[in-house]
Amino acid sequence: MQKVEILQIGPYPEWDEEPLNALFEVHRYFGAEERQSFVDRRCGTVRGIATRGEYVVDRTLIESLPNLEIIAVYGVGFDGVDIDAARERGVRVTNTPDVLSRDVADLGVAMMLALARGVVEADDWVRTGNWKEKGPFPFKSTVSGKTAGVLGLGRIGKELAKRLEAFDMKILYSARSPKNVSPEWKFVENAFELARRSDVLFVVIPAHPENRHLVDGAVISALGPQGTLINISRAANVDEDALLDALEAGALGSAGLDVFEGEPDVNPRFRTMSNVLLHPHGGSATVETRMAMGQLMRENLIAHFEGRPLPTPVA
Ligand code: 8YV
Repeated sequence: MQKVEILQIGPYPEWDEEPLNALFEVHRYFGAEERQSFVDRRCGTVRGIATRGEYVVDRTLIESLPNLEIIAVYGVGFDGVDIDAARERGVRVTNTPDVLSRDVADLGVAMMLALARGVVEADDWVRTGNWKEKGPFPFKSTVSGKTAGVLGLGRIGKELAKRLEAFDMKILYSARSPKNVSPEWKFVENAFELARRSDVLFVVIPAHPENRHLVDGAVISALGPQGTLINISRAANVDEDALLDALEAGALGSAGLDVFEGEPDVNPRFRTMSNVLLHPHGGSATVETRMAMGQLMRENLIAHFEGRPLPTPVA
């Protein structure tokens, strides 16, 4: 039987490439020299797209595929896909929620602890011989008893709050409405108030257009010179210029960032700062979770082409 044709937007680990190629006739968009002409010449019979959270599937691409039925995202964030264009064409969209929530939450906690305790600089202190030459590493700060503000109490936000509670932190959260969660987790009306009342602010909201720069200069200032901002969601949710200015001026204490405007290009101003911890967009980047994401993405494609309900649809 003829295999269904799909367009693959970007590379996957080998363990995903193999089953994908066994199941489908795969056209590699990212390998093509001139992408639009490749699509126009070769992709008329493509029925599915396999993409990733950080890649763009825009209206032009969607409209150039007359037989497109489904876009399967490897990732929970689907902000790279033009959902309106997909809906207009009746194209289904799926993502890979849940399977990555715990790892992303773990990275948020790891960044908070690393910043609070100076884990990266302490390692350097030992390696460079400073310990012997200059003496003990400077004292850092405790997280126990401090207040964590969780901006966005979705699947990842809940995993994060559970973990932070285990560090004896007070939990505040902000979301569109109060959630049916532990009475110990207190709802706060907006991002500004959340930042004002928190020592560490975690950004875990989806990158919807209405969330663009939700964490703006005012929110960052409200967090203050002793405050820490951790962004494990999307760069667009934070005003990066305002963040850089605040970090440079000491108006914000520190930041842990997994995401950047224009990544993998990173604003060079970050590179010289000692009060930031930078991570290359890898909240879900463990072998176990990436395998689960690949599998769930394929399950969505297979279910669609077998006419079964989609396991994790978003549109
Ligand atoms: C991945 C992500 O980096 O889930 C998301 O939205 O951004 C990440 O899990 C990405 O999708 C993998 O390519």
